[in-house]
Amino acid sequence: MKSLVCKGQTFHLNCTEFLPPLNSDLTPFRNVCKCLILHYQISNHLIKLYMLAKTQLALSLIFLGFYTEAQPLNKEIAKPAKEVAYKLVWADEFNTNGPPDSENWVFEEGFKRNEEMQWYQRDNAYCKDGLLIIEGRKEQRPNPTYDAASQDWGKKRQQIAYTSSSINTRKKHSWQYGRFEVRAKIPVDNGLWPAFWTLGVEGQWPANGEIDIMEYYKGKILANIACGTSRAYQAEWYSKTKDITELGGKAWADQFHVWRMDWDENEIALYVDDLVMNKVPLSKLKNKDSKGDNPFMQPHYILLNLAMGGLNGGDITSDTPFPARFEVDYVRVYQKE
Ligand SMILES: [Ca+2]
Repeated sequence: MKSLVCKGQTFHLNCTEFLPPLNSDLTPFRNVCKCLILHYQISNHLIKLYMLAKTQLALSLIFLGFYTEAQPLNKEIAKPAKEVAYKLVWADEFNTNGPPDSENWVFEEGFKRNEEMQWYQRDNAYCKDGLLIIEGRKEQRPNPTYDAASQDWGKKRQQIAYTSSSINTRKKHSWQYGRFEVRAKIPVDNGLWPAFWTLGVEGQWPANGEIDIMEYYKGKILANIACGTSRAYQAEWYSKTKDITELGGKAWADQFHVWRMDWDENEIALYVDDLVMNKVPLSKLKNKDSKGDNPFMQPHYILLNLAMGGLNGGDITSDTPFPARFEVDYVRVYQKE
């Protein structure tokens, strides 16, 4: 809050960045503009000046418009609610065309989990025009790990039928607590299963802790948190879902959206476009095993992938378009100042 005196009047100024609420007059600007609120106090009124600005050439802001709102001042609104200040500690904006930055990301390769249809490979993730694109492709070739005698679901497959990419920051970047954000456009056709998620650096899944900040399959977005139980490989899930028809269906999915996690020593909160999807206190998230560690009191690394089919993704159908693209504008991590 800054104060300045002009013609004998004291002005109290406070400028904050915000995302316009859904279903407001400003909703159309959510994804194209910076939106700033300048609060200022004149005599006994608090004025809120909403400004829409667009970043141009990295430095200058072009103001596209504004409107003001005046409220009679009382003690409660004289001081805007104290907001937690975050600083950016890491980001990938995907601004360099070519493969994802190897300083940040490692690839998973092959058939990995959940009996998913895709073979993960490097070729399907690339940066272009400021976006990371993870491409699901229909692509048939022999499975190099094929073993007719194996009981392993991946080795039993004679052919690879689909390919995709899965990248993560394991052993490169991890963070304990903070605000994790992705701005992305997700494919929602049959059988597709895009995700932005985290895993704890220590421990065997699920005792290492999993947070699904964005996950989509079979018509729903999911916001999940999982910790361990007394049985190996069995998770305790705290899961919330929302049918995308409630959000606007395919038209909604054709736009970019921001998925966010706010995680501190008290709580994990998951949002899509500022809409709360799931909130769980850390006190509930201890592993229910003999050690009883809390896997959310350790650093987590980030994963981004586009899976297909498998145990959850649903069936790929003849109208599922290929290549299917999961487009990511940025991944940003902020921590409290
Ligand atoms: Ca970008």
